[in-house]
Amino acid sequence: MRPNLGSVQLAASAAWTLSGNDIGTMITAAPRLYPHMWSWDTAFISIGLAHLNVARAARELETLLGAQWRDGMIPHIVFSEGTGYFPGPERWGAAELNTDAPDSPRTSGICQPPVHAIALRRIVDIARSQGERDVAFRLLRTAWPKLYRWHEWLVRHRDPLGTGMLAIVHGWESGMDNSPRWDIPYSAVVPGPDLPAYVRLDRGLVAEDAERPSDAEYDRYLWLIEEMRKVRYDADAVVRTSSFLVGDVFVTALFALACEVLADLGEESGQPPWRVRQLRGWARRSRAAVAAAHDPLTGLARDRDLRGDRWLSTRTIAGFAPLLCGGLPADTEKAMLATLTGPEWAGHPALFARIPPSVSPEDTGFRPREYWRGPVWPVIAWLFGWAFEQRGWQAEAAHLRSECLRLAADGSFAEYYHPLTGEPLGSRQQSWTATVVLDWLH
Ligand code: 9WN
Repeated sequence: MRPNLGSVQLAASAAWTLSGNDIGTMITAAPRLYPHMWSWDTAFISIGLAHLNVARAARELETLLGAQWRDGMIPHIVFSEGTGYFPGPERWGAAELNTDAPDSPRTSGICQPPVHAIALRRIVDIARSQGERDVAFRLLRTAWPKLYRWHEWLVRHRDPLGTGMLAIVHGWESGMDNSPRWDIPYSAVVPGPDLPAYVRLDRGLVAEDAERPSDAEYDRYLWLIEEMRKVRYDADAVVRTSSFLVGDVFVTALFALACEVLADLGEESGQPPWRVRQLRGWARRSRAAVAAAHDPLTGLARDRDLRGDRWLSTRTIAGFAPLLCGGLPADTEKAMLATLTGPEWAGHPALFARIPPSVSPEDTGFRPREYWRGPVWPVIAWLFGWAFEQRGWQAEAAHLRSECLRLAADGSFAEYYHPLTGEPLGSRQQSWTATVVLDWLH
């Protein structure tokens, strides 16, 4: 039978999970599958940590920001000394090839969704509510300028059309690695004969191979790294040459949201007004780009394949991106929210909990155990819940929260869950699942 922990036990067990993943220099994303620091995981991890110890939360975020590249990019992985994950620092070779990459700690050469300002907002609020004003003040002073530079990097290097739609150069940058969103653009990524041999280390750390991307998908992931190595991770050359270049509507919506959040924090903490204004301008532009991606046929927002010069209408959870940042006409937005909560998505009668899965169970491509092709990801639900609260949709946010807590009550803190049975999938004791649960419990 599925365990069903009460909230006190669940919170204790989440805290225990985080301390188990604490290796002294960082909290790893998961114990065995992910023995390093991932950029967007750490943003979420620091939110949960703040409930336990705000100073520790601030340190975690600062550790990530300490690995920021000299040009402003926050890398997607900050490597620990641990081994057991492929591709590791040698395969990336970032520091050897690009002088903007730090020599220590070692990092990967790409980035992940810009959710860090949201984490900063949460930590600062939690710190203030606990009377830890000094921690909030110090963290704002150190983190704000770094996050500003990170956002500036994204605008400078990842808005190739100048429309506000941010581009990614690898599916890993979306955080939704093998989502069907990327099937069409990945079909144009053809690994060359000079792809160096490699051994995957992720297989065997999950119950079934199907819970992870296929070998053919991995070949493409690794080939894109080879392409980037050839141009020494030069940010603009990567955008010019990568055979994968996609305007990511979900990343763009998160960026619009994060720019507003960072602007608010900047106003509160006396940052230069021109920078605050600039952030609001970036938010406006990216919000408009997200709204312009709305597809009246599906009712969802689309990604844009910039290599194939076409819209990607694959229906996934990312299509609800406009609900995160706003910008759609009121009636269109209302219809989108109704779709999200309706029978094709969170309201589907066969679901274990009423949480939107990564792909609709109604979709022919729905694979309930396959990573980003169907399972439920608590962290994505957290993002929608948080955005809904900001937007004044308290009832929807509360509903998501209680359904997610019901799903997570088994105490596994799985990376993702089978949407129809609630079975834990992928890694167990995944840090970001534990921390969003902690945040929901407070
Ligand atoms: C590649 C760590 C990361 C998450 C991503 C998730 C997965 C890595 C992998 O794990 O990606 O970056 O090896 O599968 O897709 O969102 O940040 O939890």
